Amino acid sequence: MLKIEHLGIAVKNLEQSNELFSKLFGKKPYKLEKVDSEAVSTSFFMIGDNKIELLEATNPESAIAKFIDKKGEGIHHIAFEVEDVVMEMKRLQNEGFTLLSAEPKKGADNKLICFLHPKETNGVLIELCQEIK
Ligand code: CMX
Repeated sequence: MLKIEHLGIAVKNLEQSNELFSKLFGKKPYKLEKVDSEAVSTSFFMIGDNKIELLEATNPESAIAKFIDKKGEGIHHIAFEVEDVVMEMKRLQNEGFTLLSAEPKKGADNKLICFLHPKETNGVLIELCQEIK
């Protein structure tokens, strides 16, 4: 793994949270993006080298809706940048981690992504992401 690519925060209302985090950071999100395959609307902020993603569910079956129902708003996942997501998926599967998809998926902000089940990572949802070049 190369570095933390972003932290994902689950929110109930993206518009209100964009205002809140814009005040907090002193800048607006650089991107708003809807990802239908993940049933989320997202926004991205850059703070120095660090990226924060806000996620709102677009339907009640969304992973974000379920997470908020169970745990409330808050940090939802940590994403790590990897050079080659398929290679990293194979390596981690061989190490005994459970991948949440058999193939990488197209995620927000121009990434190929794969999640690991939080049960095997001390309750933290981990995302692998590779920049699409
Ligand atoms: N962090 C830590 N634990 C989490 C979690 C999270 N983000 N989401 C769910 N869990 C826990 C639940 O609390 C539950 O724990 P208990 O069994 O102790 O109650 C367990 O995982 C299973 O949860 P569940 O509600 O029974 O199952 P779900 O249907 O919610 O599935 C998960 C959970 C992680 C498999 C599912 O959310 C998933 O596949 N996530 C990956 C995809 C995703 O999160 N997409 C949204 C973001 C997309 C993006 O970044 O663009």
